[in-house]
Amino acid sequence: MHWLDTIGGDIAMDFRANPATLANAIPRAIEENGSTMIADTTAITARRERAAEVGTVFDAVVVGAGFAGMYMLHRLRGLGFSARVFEAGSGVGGTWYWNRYPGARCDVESMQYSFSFSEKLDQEWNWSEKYAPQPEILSYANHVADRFDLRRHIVFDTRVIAATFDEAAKGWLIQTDRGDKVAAKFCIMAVGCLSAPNRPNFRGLDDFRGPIYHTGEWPHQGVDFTGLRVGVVGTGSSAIQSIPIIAQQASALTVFQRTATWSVPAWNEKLTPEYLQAAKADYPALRAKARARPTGFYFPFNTKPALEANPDDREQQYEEAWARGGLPFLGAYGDLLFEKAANDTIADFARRKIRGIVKDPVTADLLCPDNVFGCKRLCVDTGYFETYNLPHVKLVDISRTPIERFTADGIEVDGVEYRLDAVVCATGFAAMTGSFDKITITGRAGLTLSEKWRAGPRAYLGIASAGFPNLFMITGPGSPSVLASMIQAIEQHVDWLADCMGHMRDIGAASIEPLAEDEDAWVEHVNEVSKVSLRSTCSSWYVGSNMPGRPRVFMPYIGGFPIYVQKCNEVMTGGFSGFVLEGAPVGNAAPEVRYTERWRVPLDIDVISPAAVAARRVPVV
Ligand code: N01
Repeated sequence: MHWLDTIGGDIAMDFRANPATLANAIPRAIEENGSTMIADTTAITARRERAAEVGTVFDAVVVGAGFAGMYMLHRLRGLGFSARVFEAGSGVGGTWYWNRYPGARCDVESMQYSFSFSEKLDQEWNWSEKYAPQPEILSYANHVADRFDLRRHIVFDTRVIAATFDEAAKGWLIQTDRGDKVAAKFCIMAVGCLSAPNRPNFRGLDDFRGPIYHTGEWPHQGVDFTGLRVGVVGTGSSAIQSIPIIAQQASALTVFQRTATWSVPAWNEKLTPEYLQAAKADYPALRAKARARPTGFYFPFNTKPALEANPDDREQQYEEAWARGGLPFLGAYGDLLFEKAANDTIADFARRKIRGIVKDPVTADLLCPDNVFGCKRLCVDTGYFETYNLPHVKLVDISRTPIERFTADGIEVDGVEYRLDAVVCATGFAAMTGSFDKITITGRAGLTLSEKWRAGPRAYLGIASAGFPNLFMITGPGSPSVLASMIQAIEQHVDWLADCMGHMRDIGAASIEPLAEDEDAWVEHVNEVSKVSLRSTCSSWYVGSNMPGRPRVFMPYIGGFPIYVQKCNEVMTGGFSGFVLEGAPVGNAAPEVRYTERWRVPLDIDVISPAAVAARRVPVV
């Protein structure tokens, strides 16, 4: 296939009809490997002209100053690129800036939920708890911003509202809600996977006299629920973390549950100086072990199948895993997310735990999920189920009879009004694609990304999308993202992108864009691999079905972090195979690898995991 066939629109048509157009328009047109390539010099001239029009031109604009945007800025500056980050919030931290609800904390251990690119940073920072609370993670983000002097290139309180591809300049025109218009060669979306709050349009919302909060947009000054009758809608991770704390303040707490949730105790604890010292002494080894794991973070993993264990041993194994707590509970056996019969054994164990904690049998029954254990994102709690033993806490089942409406004084379900002073919507997010939809991103031939993704997101490696040259996504759909430890997933993408952009500069490439056929094959692969896992079998935000009207597509890549990284490395070594590099005199040449080297880790294939299972059953394309 000729590369022109991979792009749509007038320009491709024009070039095909009249090749002279191309030669006239481009001072340095080079024929190589059957491809016509456009030198970056023309694009640079066009970008300079655009700079005169719009005011400022950068090598790269980054959207968002969460962990992804911060690290991207650091790498861009390290390469000598000019860059600007636009951030809607007043500070850095992204998800940890916005999600300030009571009890918010990370459920990946803090020693691993942090940047790994700087050994000095690893050694300097001291986490106080096994699972860091939101204020501490935000302090860490601020520390990183100060330590690496990031703020001077971040524009806060400014939301990007549009990004438009400029064909002549091979770059992007970016507009903000404050009237800025800037041009850049690269536009990098560091917009977060869970950053567009889902606010269900319940009937009568405006009638309610009290305040309505969303966990993902929590007031900075905090909320005091003392003495109030509070309603919480939703029982996902945010609800499970906040409910026990809200219950300590509220005079009455009513939880509206549509789907019961699996949750495992965190057994959070303070980290002692001795623990920190020992962990830091071996930090590089811990980081390396984490990179080799399907989830991008390390925890003990029993590779044996649950179904081969005798029932007594299995019970013992689950007890020990429950006593360790947290997400590693799913590592009790290797087949739990692949064999329904195996999953039934852990689900049965967890249901017995819930019934053992919750005293009222009717409430306990309602709290026992009937879906696959760990199908939706597993929750990790501190005292969640115990909270329902408190006399002022009530659970309302809305699985069969949804919330009818909000009234002036509360919420009505099945003809019953629950009187409330305040409501907390812990209703989650338009996951993976919602943050992209908030920006009008217009690529070649006027096609917007939202239009292209109407039937589900399409991105090569979750990094870039055909028709949108020089537009990159950090942890976009089709990459491990939310199924890996987010900061490791972010770092791997940023390092890859930094090497990619450095290479483009080295060889004078004007633009990079996935080939449609490689993108299609990757999207198909992401879809095929998801079918290997039981996680594809239930409704969840992984498949977009937490909100009405969204297409049902399994969005993150479930083949495991190391296998994905291996694929990215191969693409890079192959001179960005699957991508078209316009203007590169040497075509798809192998790049100089500056940052990606640390991600070349051997596969821990013994760990039976999505990675291993998928690798055996579904060859990576
Ligand atoms: O959101 P969710 P979340 N009427 O989508 C319910 C990460 N996170 O903010 O299950 C009534 O999980 C919905 O019901 P159902 C983590 O990855 C991480 O809690 O769709 N109910 C569900 O119960 C997590 O998975 C941490 O039937 C409605 C709830 O609202 C992700 O963020 C902490 C409804 C939403 O649960 C999202 O978690 C917190 C409606 N119309 C979050 N619409 C860490 O510790 C939705 N619901 C790292």
